[in-house]
Amino acid sequence: MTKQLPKTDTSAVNVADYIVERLAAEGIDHCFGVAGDYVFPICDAVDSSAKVKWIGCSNELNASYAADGYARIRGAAMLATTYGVGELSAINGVMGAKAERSLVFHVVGMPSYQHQRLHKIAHHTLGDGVFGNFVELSAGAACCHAVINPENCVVEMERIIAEARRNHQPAYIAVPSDYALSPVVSADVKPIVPGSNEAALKKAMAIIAERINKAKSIVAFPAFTISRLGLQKEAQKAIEALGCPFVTTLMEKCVIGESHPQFAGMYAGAVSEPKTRQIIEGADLVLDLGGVNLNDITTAAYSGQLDLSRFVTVGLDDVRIGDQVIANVRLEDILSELAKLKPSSAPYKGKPQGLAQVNGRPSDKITMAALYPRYAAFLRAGDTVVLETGSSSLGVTPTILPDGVRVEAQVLWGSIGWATPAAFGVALADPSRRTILITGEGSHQLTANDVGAMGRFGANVIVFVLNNSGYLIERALEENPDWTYNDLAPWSYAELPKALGCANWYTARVTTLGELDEAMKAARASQTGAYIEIIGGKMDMPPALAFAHGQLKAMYGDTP
Ligand SMILES: Cc1ncc(C[n+]2csc(CCOP(=O)(O)OP(=O)(O)O)c2C)c(N)n1
Ligand SMILES: [Mg+2]
Repeated sequence: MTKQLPKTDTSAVNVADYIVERLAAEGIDHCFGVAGDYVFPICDAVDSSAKVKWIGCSNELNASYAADGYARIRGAAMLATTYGVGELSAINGVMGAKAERSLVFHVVGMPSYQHQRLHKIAHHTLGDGVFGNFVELSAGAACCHAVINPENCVVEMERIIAEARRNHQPAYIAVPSDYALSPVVSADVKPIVPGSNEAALKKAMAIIAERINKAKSIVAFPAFTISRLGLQKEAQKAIEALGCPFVTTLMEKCVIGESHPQFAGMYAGAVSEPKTRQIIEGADLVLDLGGVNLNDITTAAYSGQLDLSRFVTVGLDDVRIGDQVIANVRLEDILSELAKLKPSSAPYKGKPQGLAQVNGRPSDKITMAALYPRYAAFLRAGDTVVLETGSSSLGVTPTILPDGVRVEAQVLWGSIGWATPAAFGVALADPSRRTILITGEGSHQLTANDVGAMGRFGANVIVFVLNNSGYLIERALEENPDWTYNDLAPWSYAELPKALGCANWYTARVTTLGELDEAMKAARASQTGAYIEIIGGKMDMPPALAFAHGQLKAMYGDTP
């Protein structure tokens, strides 16, 4: 697709309008943020744009999480915050997007060039007349940055967009408020589209093909970056052409349908099914497609035995085989080359696992053993599930889910509160799918105010809040579960949507399985958003969390 750059040949186009139009050309039609005087020109440009809609959030942290959720679905998102106070509040969310490779363009309005030049003492500064104090902080949460002026605007926007696309990570764009309103100086540029160097691609494929031919057993290991880049179909085609089994970690939950005959299960070190573990740990060749992240969570406290010398790692922009690195090779190009291969034998055929049996009687209290199979039965093709860090994600990820369900979670960065605004961003990014938020109540307390934004902007999310009287995951990760810092203010969660302006949402507070089943039915039928508070046991945890409870030394290291 050729991108249409905004016109710059009339003096009517100012820097702010240009930036908004240029980001719109990247497929962005919503801008998350919080207004402020230094960023007014950007806000005005969004509000008067026919292409990009302003989505005001309760605070900048929420806005950054929402932008991350949006970017995961649409490939890129726009976030606008004001100087200092706004951008610093957004940093955790933008840094999370960097860690998890989600492309957020963070546009920040700075004090005017004139005031910067005069070293004025201005609000939102340290009172020192210095205006560069925060650029480096915000830039640290991005893979590239630019401070824009009318002369560099057109060229810098192309550089920034290309670099952010190459790394698939956030970009930071700072714009002094007077420059934002100045006419842009035109420049003769073309969009830079990341692509492979042909010779490098050939070389990489020759080495990969040789490794494939020599290997007695191959397994594909698609990475979370496959979904960030929207390459799910391409990865599936490549894996089908290879004919080998594929395994995922919980960061890639449902990246390819779990009923696919080549799916060999979820790998999580020692808590994997023995067959899954044997397939990946015993393989001669592990084709890592996208750069899997083998962290403490995905490996269940480093409990597996993966031999990295058997890995071929296809990164976003390079291929690594042992000590050899072939640069300038794009993941999408390797996938399409792999898709041309002809398997030498019949494809692997695993035994697809069915959905877990729904259990328990209607009058029973809600246990975790009964809750997670119910989620699997509730979810259907066309749903996007946003999972919060906490016991819920450790309960949902090992549960087989129906094909066509998409799952988004922030496994590596793991900042609680992420999932509520992220679900909002996901819902706005693709209203043709139903967005389901599954969160614990402790995490929800950090960012629940943007349930109000869901109502305001018609994002019809179905929200499940597990209320288990505190931070269960933390109780499980400590010797003593009863520290008071794991307790919470006992909110009336099911009353939040009404208080936050979601007047006609379906809401329920459920304590028995019968009530839960009814509420799930009503939520599914609801034409608006729905919000279900589920009362769970204070120490009732899914098996994966119970396992972690027994592995504290491996998780955190021994006591000194
Ligand atoms: C921003 C941030 N602060 C603190 C933590 C530490 N933390 C991880 S999980 C968690 C508690 C989650 O509790 P809840 O959402 O109620 O889920 P539960 O495990 O109880 O189901 C906390 C405080 C974190 N990951 N991120
Ligand atoms: Mg909790």
